[in-house]
Amino acid sequence: PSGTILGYPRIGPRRELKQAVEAFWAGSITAAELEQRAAELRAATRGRLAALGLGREDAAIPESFSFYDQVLDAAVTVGAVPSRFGHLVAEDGSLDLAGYFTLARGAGDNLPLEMTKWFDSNYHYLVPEIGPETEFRLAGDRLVREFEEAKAAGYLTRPVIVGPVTFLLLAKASDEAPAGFEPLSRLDDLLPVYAELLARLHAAGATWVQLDEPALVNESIPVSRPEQLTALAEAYRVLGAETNRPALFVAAPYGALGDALPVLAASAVEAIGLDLVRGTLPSGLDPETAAALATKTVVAGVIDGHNIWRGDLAAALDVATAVTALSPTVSVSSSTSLLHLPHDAREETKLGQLGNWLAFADQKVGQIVTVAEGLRGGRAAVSAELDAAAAALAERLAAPGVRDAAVRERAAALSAADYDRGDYAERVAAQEAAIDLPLLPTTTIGSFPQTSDIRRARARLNSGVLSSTEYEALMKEEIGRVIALQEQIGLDVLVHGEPERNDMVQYFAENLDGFAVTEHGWVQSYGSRCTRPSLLWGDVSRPAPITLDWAVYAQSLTAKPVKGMLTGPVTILAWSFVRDDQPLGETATQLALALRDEIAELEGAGIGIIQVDEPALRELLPLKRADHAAYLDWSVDSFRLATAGVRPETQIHTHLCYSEFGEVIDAIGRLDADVTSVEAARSRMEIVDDIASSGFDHGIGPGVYDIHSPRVPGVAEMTQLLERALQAVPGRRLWVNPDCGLKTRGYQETVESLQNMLGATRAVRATTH
Ligand code: THG
Ligand code: ZN
Repeated sequence: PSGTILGYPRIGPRRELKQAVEAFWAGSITAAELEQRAAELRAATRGRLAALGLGREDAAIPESFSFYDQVLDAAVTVGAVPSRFGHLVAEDGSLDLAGYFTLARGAGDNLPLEMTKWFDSNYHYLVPEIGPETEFRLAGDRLVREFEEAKAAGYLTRPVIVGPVTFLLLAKASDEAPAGFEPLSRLDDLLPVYAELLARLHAAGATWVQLDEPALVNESIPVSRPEQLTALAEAYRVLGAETNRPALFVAAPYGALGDALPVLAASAVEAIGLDLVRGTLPSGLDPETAAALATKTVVAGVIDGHNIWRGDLAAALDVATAVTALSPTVSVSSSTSLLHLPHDAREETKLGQLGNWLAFADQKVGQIVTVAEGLRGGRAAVSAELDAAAAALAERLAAPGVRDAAVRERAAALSAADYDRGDYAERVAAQEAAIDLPLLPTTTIGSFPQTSDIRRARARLNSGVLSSTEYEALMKEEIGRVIALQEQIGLDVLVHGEPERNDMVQYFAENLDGFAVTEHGWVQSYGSRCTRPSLLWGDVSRPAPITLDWAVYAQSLTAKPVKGMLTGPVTILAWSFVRDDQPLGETATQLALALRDEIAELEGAGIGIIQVDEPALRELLPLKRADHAAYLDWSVDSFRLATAGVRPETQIHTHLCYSEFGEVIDAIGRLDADVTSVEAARSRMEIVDDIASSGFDHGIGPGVYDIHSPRVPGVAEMTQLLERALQAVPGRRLWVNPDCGLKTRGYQETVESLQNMLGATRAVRATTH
């Protein structure tokens, strides 16, 4: 028995990949230099993983690098390039690096591939577009070259690729596809390409390949389960029957395989990976499945790839030991790729005692090696490591601040009235009287571009070069500029632009008790973009007002309403590493109470519109349907608890960063926000129909342009989108805004886009009554 991981962070301990990729985009390094830096990073990763105890020569080290995204990699490997990017494809079907990034980032009028959340993680992948016209062929050999690169350096690694079933289940129909087209219908055409890739890897000397099939654990995939299982059986029948191939390891992270396990067990694959953190040990297997499974390697995902806690190592060893009842051949692994974790907790030197409770990617690898040793040599062989982990866990659970009596008493005393704002119609009347707004009010989501000057000022504050007074003065200057700019553009509801916030979650974490923040704990969010999730370790309370002074200052500069801007409890939870010693709902209540106090103070200071962003409401939705209702209850309750203390004339806004509401659409209604802004431009306003048909009858701001790309949308384009929205939503409930915050954009494109947005609004106002 040995240890492995399903994947490792690609960004680099100091975000080396981000820097290299962005330098390439900026034209300051060549493709060859980017390749060189990526190769150095891969080499460092292999060296690190071997030093941490993964085998150099037994395919224990995954080859899981990507320049941008592993789903995009699979798409370009099999030649699935949407026709609008056809001109980028070479004769042999391949794309160069610039072309690859163009699919991810778009160019001119060619929109990039859509981006969406990867299972229940905070990673985002690019959605492949598949139609009857997609010509599958082995168009990329990067995976083979990376294996060869490793081999030349003395490592026999295990190439990782998204499996064919998951690839098609995550894909959407291409623009050319007829209505009702299902990407999965192309499975038979796709499999020969995977077979060819396997043959190439085999010829290069690969002994194992990892095919990730997490779509099988997700109940939200719109293809029927029987069709999914038939496809799974077919895929691994075909690939299994190939003779020139490495051994196949099918990994199913992010949940339990359920009825897909018998299908995989009956196939010819040599290893099956089970997520034993989110899922549980399979039990009650039918005799054929049990017998078949016993002939395979079971890769036991017992170490949590999602959270940063050192946790209960002895319990992980117990689970791994229990897995030996399924098969004599067990490999110890992470439950998911370690992509979701920062590199190394030892880099965090300012966390004190908390540092001892943590395990980032490198520490998780160490834990896996320990559990594997324990499985091989017995518990006694690793008792020192198990005892140290147990001591750290005990220390954490008993540490001051983990349980705060005042916080707990307040939560226990809540009653139904604390969650209820009262009649919506009465609120509308009160708000119309209190806030002077035109038809189709225009606003932005909250943040304005974070210029390098702003970032530099924050860096100088953190390094002590600037005093906090000097820093505050600079931020106030910035707020003044942002307010003046919005008045010039003609926006109706202004924002202060959030220059003082490094991140919409970290900023609150830094100002609330119960949180810690890291120095180097970066995690890839999408492409080159990273976040540094905060560590929520104790009971949450608010020692002092957080946003009040900034909001009041901004409002003092203008007669137009300035929105107070807060991040909601669910989003703060979703984008932090959360404590695992109490239900999330309890932590959400604590956060909601802290925000409720902040909102009361904003209202008291004359801020009449307060936005509480919950972009992550849908992100935290459990993958299993059975868990949805309970999640939606506590998440909606936490928003209501945070916002229900205000007067009827105070207008509560919220913002959700996505357009596929599906299972959460009723919950969005239950939030009872007066105005909700959502993403809509990339899906061409289709969302407004769903909203209208769900019975949602509050204010709605479907984004009229996509802020994820630097492209400036024209007036005509946005006019059309607004007219489209007006077919489903009455004018008096429609707001006009971009899809999301403007933080990652530059000023020039922001100003042009907002000017055009106002142009479109004026055009539509002129024809609407
Ligand atoms: N904050 C946090 N988590 C998030 C988001 C966020 N998760 C989901 C979603 N937003 C992801 N989107 C982004 C968008 C932009 C960036 C990261 C994630 C980004 N990051 C900067 C970068 O990588 O250059 C670093 C930001 C910084 O310097 O603090 O731009 O908004 N917590
Ligand atoms: Zn958003």
